[in-house]
Amino acid sequence: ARAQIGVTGLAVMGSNIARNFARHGYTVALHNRSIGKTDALLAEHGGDGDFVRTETVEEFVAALEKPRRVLIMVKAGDATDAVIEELAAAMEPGDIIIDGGNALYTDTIRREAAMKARGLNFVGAGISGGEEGALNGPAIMPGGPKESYESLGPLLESIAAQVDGVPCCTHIGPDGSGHFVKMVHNGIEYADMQLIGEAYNLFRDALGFDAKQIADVFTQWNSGDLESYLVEITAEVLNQVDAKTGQPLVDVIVDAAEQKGTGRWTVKSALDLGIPVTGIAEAVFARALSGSRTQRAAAKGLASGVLGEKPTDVAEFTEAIRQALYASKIVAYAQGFDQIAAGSAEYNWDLHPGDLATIWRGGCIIRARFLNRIKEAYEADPSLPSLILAPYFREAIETAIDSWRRVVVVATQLGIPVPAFASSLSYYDGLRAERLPAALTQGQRDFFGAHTYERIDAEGKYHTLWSGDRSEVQA
Ligand code: NBP
Repeated sequence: ARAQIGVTGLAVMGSNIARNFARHGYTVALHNRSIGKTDALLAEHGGDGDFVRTETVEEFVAALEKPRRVLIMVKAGDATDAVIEELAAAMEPGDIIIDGGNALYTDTIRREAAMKARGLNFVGAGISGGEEGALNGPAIMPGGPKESYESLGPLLESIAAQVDGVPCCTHIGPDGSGHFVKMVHNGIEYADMQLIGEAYNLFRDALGFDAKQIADVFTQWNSGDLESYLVEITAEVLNQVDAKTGQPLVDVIVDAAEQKGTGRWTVKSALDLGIPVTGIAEAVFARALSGSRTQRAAAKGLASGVLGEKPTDVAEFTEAIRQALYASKIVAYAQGFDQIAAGSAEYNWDLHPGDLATIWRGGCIIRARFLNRIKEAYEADPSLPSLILAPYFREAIETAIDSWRRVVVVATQLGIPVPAFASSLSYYDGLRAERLPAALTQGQRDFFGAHTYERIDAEGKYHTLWSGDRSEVQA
């Protein structure tokens, strides 16, 4: 037994991570359900480092030094359970099983408990960065028992992306916490992409820019506060010309967005936790609306009721869109971090938001200059009630607020959908409101369901005898 790490599941993600380990000097045992992928990896990239080819699970496990460390990179769901079961049967107490797939965190909680009962360490690790990240340095979010991180951490940290000499990998917390934060990361990614999409839509439909002009704006934005992987690739996608038609590629792609489910998971979890992640939810629903092709085709002739003219102050409006994007992005991240705090409290995970901002600075899809500001905000005050209240973000929104409102107003007047810009602004207005209409909601609830209400001027719960003499009683 000489391999320090084993990887099972050698599709695109698994094979790239195995190569990443090998390139960092580790001996890597390889396993895949069907031997074809193992042999293809060895044939094409065997030169990347020291690999051990294995065919059966028994051979695979026997190839590993103790405590054994096995990274599972198979399809999430039943396949993961099947592989865990096979491995667990062949492994010994103290060994470590890492699930690097996109597991639902509640599955990870269940699996960790089952493995613990058998003396095995189970680590649910969120891995972000796609194929390219897997090979050259992903962001890694490992949960599970703290002890297992002592043996596993150095390996994961060495293959992770590095920013300013800091690895984009840290122990997140117990059981499902790694997959939970990876899920919220993906939710934030949805919101970020939707906001960029709304900015693009405004350039196209309010300012009449073509794809190339919009690409130039995003390229320019990528050298400022908005610098990020998603803004960078937005410019690349917009610059791509379709070989077949000579048109910008974006103009020949069908405008129906698909999704694999992590955004939906984030919103479902947020609903259970009672956290308003409106930016993420709007992004998930906007994809769903785009995909409602039959309804959209039938709705094409509906009245637009456009009011007002398109903006003529192109430079100012461009800057206003940038401000609206930045402010809405702050809201989306603030909401995502609220969900993380709520998950942490619900499951007793003791998560550190500043650590997450630190490891998301590189490797992952939402990597951005902005995350340095989030890291600093949590360093200055680890118990910030909302990211929006950190001095830096508070000021950024103060600077952006007029532009943000103008963009939402202009979009609304022109009939251009901006669900995430508008709902982020409404969230902000709701958060800072002196008084919300929820008092009326409480009155209605008390009326039809005797659900009671609190008073602003006295302790306790009260009920009005709505169907009696309408006097108030203490509940
Ligand atoms: P896939 O998600 O396409 O899974 C393919 C792998 O699963 C193959 O190795 C396949 O073996 C194996 N597998 C299946 Br399917 N059923 C199995 C079973 N019952 N028993 C054993 N092995 C089984 O691969 P991927 O796109 O590389 O993703 C791997 C994991 O990483 C997934 O959980 C994914 O969600 C996650 N992830 C992906 C990305 C990304 O950008 N693609 C990013 C981050 C995380 P076979 O070769 O024998 O069919």
